[in-house]
Amino acid sequence: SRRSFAILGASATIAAAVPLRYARAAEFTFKLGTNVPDTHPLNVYARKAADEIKQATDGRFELQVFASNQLGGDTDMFSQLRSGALEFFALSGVNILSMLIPSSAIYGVGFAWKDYPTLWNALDGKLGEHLRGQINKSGLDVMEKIWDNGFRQVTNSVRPIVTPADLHGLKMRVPVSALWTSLFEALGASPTGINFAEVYSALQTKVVDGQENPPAIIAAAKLYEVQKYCSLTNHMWDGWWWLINRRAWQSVPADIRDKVATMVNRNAMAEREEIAKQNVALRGDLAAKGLVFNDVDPAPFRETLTKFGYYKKWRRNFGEEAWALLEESTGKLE
Ligand code: X2X
Repeated sequence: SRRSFAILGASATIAAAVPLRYARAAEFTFKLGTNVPDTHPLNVYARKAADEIKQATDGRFELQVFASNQLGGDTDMFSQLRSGALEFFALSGVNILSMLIPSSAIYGVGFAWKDYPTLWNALDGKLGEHLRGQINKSGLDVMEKIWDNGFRQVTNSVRPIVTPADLHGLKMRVPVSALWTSLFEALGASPTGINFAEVYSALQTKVVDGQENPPAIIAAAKLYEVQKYCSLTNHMWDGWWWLINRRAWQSVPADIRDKVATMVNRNAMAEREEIAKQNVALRGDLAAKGLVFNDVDPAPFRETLTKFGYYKKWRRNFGEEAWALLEESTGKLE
């Protein structure tokens, strides 16, 4: 049939494109699972890392990137990582990781960061070191550099969000995480925890009115097709830790591990730069696709959270040590 003919043709092309020196199978094949579409910079730069690792290890280590929840939703991929069925998993510290390690969510406290330089200083510095230590204690390994997801913006199909009152009664999808639910409850919305794999269809079928994510995700996942308004709340920042199954990692010789880590961390830095560029460029692109943007003054949102006791509650939950590390960078949060 035409179909099998096309498939034969494609595999012949792929075989011809493999350089001879890599023709033998790699000694170590690690899969990375991610929850965002193929075109997102997380996947683009993970693939760049894969190419560089192949070169640097003479094909001994192969990194395979499975984007877009191909291996399952976050909850599934996280169990696979812990069991060893998956070797690498890019996961937000504020997302389901915080069910295993409550303090991993701390950088996601609402309206905490004034800008990127402050944030990178903290996460590439003492706060990040503390968080990676907590991840290590839980039995997982993690790469040094956190990958940028971005400052999060609220989209919905009902009305622009200008003040906290505009969120009242709005059905909001949030990731599966106590910190996220608590933020949107404090602001008067009705949040529901849903894995990213189901977000597009939840918006399309109006199970929820809105969601919140950075511009790079709104674009890559085409959320503008099922949302009308984008309000620049910058209400929290999020990133992905490159998590590692420890048993699998220890089966790799130290010199190869070093090379892999170097390439992964180097590409994390490149990914951060690309996201920064997209943050600027995408407002125009997404507006051209019909998304209606508005700027937001964060002050009344932060006041509402304070009145509601949000900062007090999370300070208690995270504990004095971690909270002090956070406030060292962000300034007083109350
Ligand atoms: O689930 C989300 O919204 C996402 C993709 O941003 C995270 O990984 C937290």
